[in-house]
Amino acid sequence: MSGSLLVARERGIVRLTMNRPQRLNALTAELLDALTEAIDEAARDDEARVVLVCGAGRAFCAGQDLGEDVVAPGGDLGAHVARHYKPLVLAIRRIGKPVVARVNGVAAGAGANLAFACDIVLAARSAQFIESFARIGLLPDTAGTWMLPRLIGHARATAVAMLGTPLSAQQAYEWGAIWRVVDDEALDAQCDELAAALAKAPTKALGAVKRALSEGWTNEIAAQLDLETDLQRALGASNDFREGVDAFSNKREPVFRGE
Ligand code: T3D
Repeated sequence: MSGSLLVARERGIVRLTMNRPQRLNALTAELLDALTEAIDEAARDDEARVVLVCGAGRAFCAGQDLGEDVVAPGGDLGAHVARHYKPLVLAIRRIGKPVVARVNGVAAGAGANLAFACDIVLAARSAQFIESFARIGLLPDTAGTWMLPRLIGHARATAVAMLGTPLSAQQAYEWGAIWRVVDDEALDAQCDELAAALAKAPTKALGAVKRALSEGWTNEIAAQLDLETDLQRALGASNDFREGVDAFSNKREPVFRGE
């Protein structure tokens, strides 16, 4: 746990809470590195079955902390992005476990794209996603230019990135950018329920789903069929597959251990 990131582990769920509520959880180098480290650690921890990314207070995350030295004239944004943002996005995309974003309020700039980089996004009805980069003379980083067109299509991604128009949670849902919108007061219960369900799921299969869907964005169909073959071969030898078939045959609920 660093000061700006709270880490809690319980029943297979690793809850990461960005904890700079007075700055709407704006991202400092310290917070970015702590997020990356915590996700890498969850990747190594067999007990960890799902990662939940949350923001403390009224916001999810307001993106890069605009008060940090790197933002001042003379700062090298490229070096900063390469050193602190790229590893975080790659950690989220590479961990073979589901990463869920609980978007309770505004998600702006890199904060919006941090959410979009996660596997499943659950948002409160009052939440907003703002690609605010153009408002300050930047382009959507944190893989925004890669994820956005894939999630919402090229035309919408272009307009959203150029205009910085806030997207309501409902609009983001209707455009297919996020999994679900729930009433604000239901967010915590729904998030806990989702995380608990994922923590009891066959983790290796979920990791395979994540990998195949991600690689499918760039694979030819033959390469994708080969990937599915390889992944299915490995899953077919897993204990969770045995358990799933046994539970089905015996008309009982399966108990998956992520093995
Ligand atoms: O390497 C690099 O640095 C490049 C990488 C760039 C990645 C990026 O993320 S660029 C985009 C950076 N983010 C933004 O441009 C968003 C800036 N924030 C806002 O536009 C607004 O704060 C919001 C729309 C997110 C929310 O508005 P509102 O009215 O609900 O809240 P507020 O009053 O603006 O903010 C509350 C406080 O948080 C306020 O501080 P104060 O006045 O109470 O002392 C505000 O300054 C602070 N805050 C909000 N966002 C940031 C921030 N402080 C630092 N950095 C922020 N990004």
